[in-house]
Amino acid sequence: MTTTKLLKCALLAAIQATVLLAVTPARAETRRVGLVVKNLGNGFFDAARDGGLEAAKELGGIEVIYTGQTTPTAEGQIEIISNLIAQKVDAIVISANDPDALIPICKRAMSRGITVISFVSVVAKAVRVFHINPSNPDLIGEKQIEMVAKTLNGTGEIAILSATAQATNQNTWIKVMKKVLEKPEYKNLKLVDVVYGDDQSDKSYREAIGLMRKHPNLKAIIAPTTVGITASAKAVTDQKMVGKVFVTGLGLPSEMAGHVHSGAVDTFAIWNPIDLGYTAVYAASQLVAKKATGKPGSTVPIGRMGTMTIDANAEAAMAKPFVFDKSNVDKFAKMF
Ligand code: RAM
Repeated sequence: MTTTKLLKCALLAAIQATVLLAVTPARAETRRVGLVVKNLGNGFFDAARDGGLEAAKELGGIEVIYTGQTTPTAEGQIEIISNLIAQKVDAIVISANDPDALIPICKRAMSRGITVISFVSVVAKAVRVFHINPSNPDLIGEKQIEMVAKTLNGTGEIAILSATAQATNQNTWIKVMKKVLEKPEYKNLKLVDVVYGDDQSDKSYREAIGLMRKHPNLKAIIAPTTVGITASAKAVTDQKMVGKVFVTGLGLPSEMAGHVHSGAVDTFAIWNPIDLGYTAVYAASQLVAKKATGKPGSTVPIGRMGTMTIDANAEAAMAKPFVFDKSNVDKFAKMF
């Protein structure tokens, strides 16, 4: 081979390495798992990817294709899944931007023998083997009301700044939050608005400012999204509203630590996204290797996380959401 050819090969290999996060050298028996996230550039999913790569490394013979678009839309995911089908991947692990719009494309994937599971944000039951909830949806919803009630001593106007209007995970949590607010102990908390920042920093930031302008008596913003909570805390800080409007919800300690110390955020919660990505890729690999069926009532081995039991609705839940505040945020900020 000439030097130019060698250089070309090296360059091509480098380009491919940025697209495919190959954990093991491509061999005939390597199984490929497409990890399709709501959107790229989202710290939560980047952490989940790291967990997925860890599982692949541990199992060996698994290649993770981490993919998504910058904006979280169902259309983008349809295109991505279509590409993965063309690449003949063995499994698709998806965090869906819409439960129903993805039915036909996931059906097509399944008809080609591709194993489909969802994590965090569900796809319709008919087109997945199972769904992995990061935690029990009721616990996630309840926790966010508990946190805001504690910070506000149970009184004041609150608003929710969510991700996209179609996001199944956020919509489920919002439904729970509204139900929990009906409890007598929360009678002095008044939900005045629900807005959508689409998991885009700039739109979330603008929506947070809009909330403060529209509701001068607003006391707290609950953002059940890592993108929304960071943007809201920044908006509160920039508008010099720290101490007047509190932000809570679901965030990453690494992104929230500064806001906790500034006082814009009193408490927030999340589960470990690394463990979640690890579990999702591990579980999908077990299905592909036929070491688990994933049927309701069965268990799936998930490596260092133990085993996961699939319930009658083809879902499984991981740990309780964990609460962070000034006392522990710095320790976890080093991890995710
Ligand atoms: C965002 C996404 C994701 C959600 C987390 C909490 O990154 O919307 O789906 O689970 O926040």
